[in-house]
Amino acid sequence: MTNGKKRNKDTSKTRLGMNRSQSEVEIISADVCPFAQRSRIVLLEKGVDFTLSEIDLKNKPDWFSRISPYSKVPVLRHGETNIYESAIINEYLDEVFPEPPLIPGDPAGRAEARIWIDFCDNRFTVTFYKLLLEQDNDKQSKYCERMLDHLRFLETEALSGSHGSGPHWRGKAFSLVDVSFAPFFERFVALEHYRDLVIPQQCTRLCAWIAALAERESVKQTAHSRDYFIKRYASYADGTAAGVTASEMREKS
Ligand SMILES: N[C@@H](CCC(=O)N[C@@H](CS)C(=O)NCC(=O)O)C(=O)O
Repeated sequence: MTNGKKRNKDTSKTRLGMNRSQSEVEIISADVCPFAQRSRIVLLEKGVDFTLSEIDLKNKPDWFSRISPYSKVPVLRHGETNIYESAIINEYLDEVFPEPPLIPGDPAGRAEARIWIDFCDNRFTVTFYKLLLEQDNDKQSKYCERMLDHLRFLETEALSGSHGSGPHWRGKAFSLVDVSFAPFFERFVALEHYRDLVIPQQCTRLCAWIAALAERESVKQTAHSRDYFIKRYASYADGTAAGVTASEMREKS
């Protein structure tokens, strides 16, 4: 497999025997980043041969600001095209590498998928970060309640109804909705460890979804241990994290 093979940016080589459009795919990532993990999962699901270039977010290389206006990973480089924002990267990948499709083909299904991706990005992940960053006990309780509401909303709205019996958001089919949530469910161990928040067992469909996502090969290939996340999120939990993401999340309501 060359999928996701790491290389040093300065030692890139032209690889032979590959479909042109595939050989030009590079994902600029950081190992800890859930958003970059999403795009890596999509590339693995699609079987695209790509180069994984990891950067240190505490010491970003000079060239990074030229391709990442928000100073964040992931960035996808595909030939001459640079794309940032994981949800947009993922839809781009789904269009350029259509098999297997990761978003429904009909407009209503696509809209529904985008509603849940938007919920993940603008509500779920924001609460995740705010709860981890918050140092005030009362506000932590408020964000804990908010996260529990999100989990119950997923249980009753996202995972019920027309999609059948799981295990994924769209039944048997794995989709960009699954991709969006998977890295954050994996990182829930940080909320459990630092904020005593556990996924309610009564949310049976949600628990089954989380278990199925953890077993997915593309998720496993990009996964880390519980200890890894506990260490890597310590600076969020003690409020000292000073990166762009931490600062932006503190500002959000
Ligand atoms: N909305 C962005 C979020 C990306 C993001 O926040 N990436 C983080 C790492 S997880 C980052 O690069 N932060 C830069 C920093 O903290 O300095 C996306 O979906 O791609």
